[in-house]
Amino acid sequence: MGYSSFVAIALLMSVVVVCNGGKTSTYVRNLIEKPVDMPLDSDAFAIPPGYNAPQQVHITQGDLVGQAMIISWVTVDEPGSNQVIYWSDSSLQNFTAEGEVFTYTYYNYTSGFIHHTTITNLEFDTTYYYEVGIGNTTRQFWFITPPEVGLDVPYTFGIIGDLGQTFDSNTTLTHYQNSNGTALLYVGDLSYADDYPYHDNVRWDTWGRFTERSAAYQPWIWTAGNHEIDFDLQIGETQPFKPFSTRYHTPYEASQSTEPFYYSIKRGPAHVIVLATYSAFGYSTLQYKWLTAELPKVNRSETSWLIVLMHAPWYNSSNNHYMEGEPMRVIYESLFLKYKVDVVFAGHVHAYERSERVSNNKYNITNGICTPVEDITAPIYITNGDGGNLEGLATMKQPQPSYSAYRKASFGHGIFAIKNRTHAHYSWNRNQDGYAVEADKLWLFNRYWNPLNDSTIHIP
Ligand SMILES: *[C@@H]1O[C@H](CO)[C@@H](O)[C@H](O)[C@H]1NC(C)=O
Ligand SMILES: *[C@@H]1O[C@H](CO)[C@@H](O)[C@H](O)[C@H]1NC(C)=O
Ligand SMILES: *[C@@H]1O[C@H](CO)[C@@H](O)[C@H](O)[C@H]1NC(C)=O
Ligand SMILES: *[C@@H]1O[C@H](CO)[C@@H](O)[C@H](O)[C@H]1NC(C)=O
Ligand SMILES: *[C@@H]1O[C@H](CO)[C@@H](O)[C@H](O)[C@H]1NC(C)=O
Ligand SMILES: *[C@@H]1O[C@H](CO)[C@@H](O)[C@H](O)[C@H]1NC(C)=O
Ligand SMILES: *[C@@H]1O[C@H](CO)[C@@H](O)[C@H](O)[C@H]1NC(C)=O
Ligand SMILES: *[C@@H]1O[C@H](CO)[C@@H](O)[C@H](O)[C@H]1NC(C)=O
Ligand SMILES: *[C@@H]1O[C@H](CO)[C@@H](O)[C@H](O)[C@H]1NC(C)=O
Ligand SMILES: CC(=O)N[C@H]1CO[C@H](CO)[C@@H](O)[C@@H]1O
Ligand SMILES: [Fe+2]
Repeated sequence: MGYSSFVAIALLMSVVVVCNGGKTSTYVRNLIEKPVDMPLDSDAFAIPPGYNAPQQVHITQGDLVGQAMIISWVTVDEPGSNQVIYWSDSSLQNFTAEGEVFTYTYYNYTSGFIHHTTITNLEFDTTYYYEVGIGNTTRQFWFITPPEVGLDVPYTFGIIGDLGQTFDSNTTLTHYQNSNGTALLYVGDLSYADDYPYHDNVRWDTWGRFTERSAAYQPWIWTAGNHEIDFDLQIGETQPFKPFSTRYHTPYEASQSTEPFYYSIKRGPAHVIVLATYSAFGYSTLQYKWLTAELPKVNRSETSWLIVLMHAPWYNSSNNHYMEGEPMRVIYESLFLKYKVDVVFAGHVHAYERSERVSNNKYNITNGICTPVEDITAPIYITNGDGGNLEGLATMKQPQPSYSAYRKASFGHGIFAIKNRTHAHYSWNRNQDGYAVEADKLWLFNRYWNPLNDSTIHIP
């Protein structure tokens, strides 16, 4: 399927001429010890008490505009109820919704009962409370719906990628919880269970319990990474994305997608497009057809900001995974320019990096014109693969290429705070700094409403 055609394209691309652009810089890598996973009995993985108590509770947007939420949780003693009871401060009555329960096996692992229930017809900008585990041990959580889709509504997204479940991951999540992020753009690679023998899926459960303290209270918008593939011929596991897609649902049908790994949502002032690095993306594929149908639907008079999420970055200057993002860039970059994408968030490379506004659109595989050039019509590319997983930090290519505005191999998270149709503030918080400290920051000017050169605003 998609994955094998990706591999084929990647192999083809690996014979392509590699050029280096850019000026010299005195970049020194920040050396940190290799992170270790928190032990199974760690407090971050605590199992909630009580018979059949819901665990691993997480929510994600359930429709196109933010008036529905997919509520997901796992029970382990028996299937229990799929019901969610929910209410708002102003509602005089409780509502109920009924969902579905799923299980899967992976080698010799059998999952708990994975529930997904979509609650709909929510009011905008409202606090909702919800209860799961009906009939056995119940647990209550809450979330706030976004404002109605609109040009100038302020809204703050967080960005985390490649989180894993180390002590550093725990620090990243704590820092994020102390930010003003109200919905999280998750750029792929979740649990890293596949780094364990037989992809020990117990580590999918621990990741679900670890992230609940944020993901039960605000939607995490999912992007699939390579650690979600869980394809392993040697143990007979040949259904790609089985654990991920059973545990983490996305509202892909609301944007007429036919696959859960690429889709779009509107939230407040933003139209967010999620792309799938590990699904087929060539010209004749369903993903390409979906994207080329989706982009003309983006109405910048309704959602002023256009954000794209993907796992493997196009612009980065790491030694790790070099060229992996290239095949998709060759096919899709001109569309991003045409439709004035403001910013692209990716993960995969375990570091933080932010590009200048650049494009590399003249490159056509054979002409050798492969140095990215300044292009103020282009998006800014930000890599937030710095969540803190057990694989450790990436190393950077020297010298720093000119398209790279800022890079650092340190753990942390990003905050993208949209203020109005013309201005958004992006900042990067490192785990070794205080909660509100911004190691990198800049004002982004909207490419549709304010297409000025925002490079001058860069504060190193
Ligand atoms: C709604 O459900 C919650 C939790 O079960 C309960 O505490 C509350 O009394 C219910 N409210 C109404 C109006 O039934
Ligand atoms: C699965 O198999 C591995 C290797 O044989 C073993 O170490 C592990 O304990 C088994 N797990 C379960 C849940 O049976
Ligand atoms: C647990 O909940 C299920 C579904 O609501 C119910 O059928 C079952 O009787 C409950 N079990 C206990 C021990 O309360
Ligand atoms: C993880 O972080 C939370 C919140 O800061 C803290 O309470 C907990 O002790 C940490 N757990 C570990 C294993 O570091
Ligand atoms: C775009 O959105 C605006 C504001 O909601 C609306 O007036 C306009 O009709 C929309 N344009 C299209 C082509 O749908
Ligand atoms: C690539 O660009 C070169 C020079 O601009 C041109 O001669 C060649 O036909 C192009 N190749 C493709 C595949 O478009
Ligand atoms: C948009 O937000 C920026 C940054 O907060 C501010 O400087 C600017 O005045 C705002 N524009 C309008 C029209 O309010
Ligand atoms: C959250 O926003 C408030 C108000 O703008 C600001 O004072 C505070 O510093 C922000 N917190 C962080 C962690 O950035
Ligand atoms: C944009 O601003 C930067 C920083 O001042 C400057 O180096 C660059 O030449 C400007 N680009 C354009 C196209 O004006
Ligand atoms: C991992 C990855 O996507 N690497 C990319 C880093 O940036 C260069 C320059 O655009 C790309 O060629 C690589 O594909
Ligand atoms: Fe990755």
